[in-house]
Amino acid sequence: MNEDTATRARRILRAQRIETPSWAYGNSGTRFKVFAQAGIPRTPYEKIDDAAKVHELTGVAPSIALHIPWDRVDDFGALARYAADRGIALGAINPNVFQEDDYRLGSVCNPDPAVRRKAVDHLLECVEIGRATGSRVLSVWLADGTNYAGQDDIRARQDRMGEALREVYDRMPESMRLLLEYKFFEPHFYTMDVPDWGTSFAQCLRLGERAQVLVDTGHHAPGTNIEFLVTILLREGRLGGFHFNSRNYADDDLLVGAADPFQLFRILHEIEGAGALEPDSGVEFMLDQCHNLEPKVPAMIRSIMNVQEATAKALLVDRARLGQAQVSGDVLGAHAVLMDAFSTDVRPLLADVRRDAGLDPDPLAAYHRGGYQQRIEEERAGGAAMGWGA
Ligand code: PSV
Ligand code: MN
Repeated sequence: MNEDTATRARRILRAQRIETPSWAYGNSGTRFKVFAQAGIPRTPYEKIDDAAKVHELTGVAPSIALHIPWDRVDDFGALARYAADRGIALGAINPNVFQEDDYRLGSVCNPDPAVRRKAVDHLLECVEIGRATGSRVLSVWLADGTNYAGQDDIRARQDRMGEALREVYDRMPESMRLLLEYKFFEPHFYTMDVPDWGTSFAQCLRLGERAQVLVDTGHHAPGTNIEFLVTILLREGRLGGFHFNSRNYADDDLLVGAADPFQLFRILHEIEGAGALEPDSGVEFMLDQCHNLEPKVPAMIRSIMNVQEATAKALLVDRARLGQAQVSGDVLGAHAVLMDAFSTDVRPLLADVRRDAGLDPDPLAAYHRGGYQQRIEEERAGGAAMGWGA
């Protein structure tokens, strides 16, 4: 017998996994100002404590992504054990080849072979860190690009990137995937070397099956139909995962689902259509946000709830009715089926799913009641708060 919609929705919602980013627990800001907050982690270990608290309350955030060197420690095996003791795992390893003077003209695309070597060596080091932490994802974002027409040879830069990524890919253990993230502009303004999913896809195709595209929802030009490109990547088996966040203008890194919950629902609807909400689909749900004004841990909880709500709505779409309306050319009827699901208040369903899992039905209220925020504000009073670039 087929699993009915409600049973399936509960199962998938319970099994969903959303990875939180270590850097979102640190201080962050814009290029104008980083506002310091109280209770900010001073070490990668304290970031893990915060991520573990988020998982404890939501039940669906069992891993934390690391950014190297921001989260560099002497012993990554020990860091992984520390995380495991707190009920979470170390997730994607994010190399950083964008914050050193050497990278002014790029990292793996740099015209200088010595800089390219340095960048590749860092990526290889991250592969080894991933081996030590048991991470299965290497998330590569390259800030490479040019500012002026003629500044460098566009094609040669693609060739240099291909060569560098080949070396990295060949070093990865079988269990690891390389997810190549794209971004349409910034920090460069004439060309970015991986500006869009097509470029990432082309590089991934040359590398092999364990190279896939990473879609950061904030990295598109206004008006881009993200669910369309997500569908194409799913169809080709090359959607590695997401960096979820919201944008109003550019790479705003706001709470996922805050600016446009309907877009998030549409994306999740396509993921569900491809069967990729199943736990073993290989599509990674990761958050990549900066909480510049709002407190970090509750912001993360809120973001996870936003993803859960969009997921629940996508799971409630009456696909049989939708299919009938589509094949009979009933444009408004088909659209109405989607809107019915989107308009459903799924908060009671999610509260129920949490209760079934032994969690508080309202994780945010539980956080505010629990006293964790006061405790970290007191305990982390001394020392240097971690932050963007720290
Ligand atoms: C770049 O804007 C990005 O989205 C990449 O994922 C980075 O690793 C991350 O932000 C953190 O700066
Ligand atoms: Mn990102």
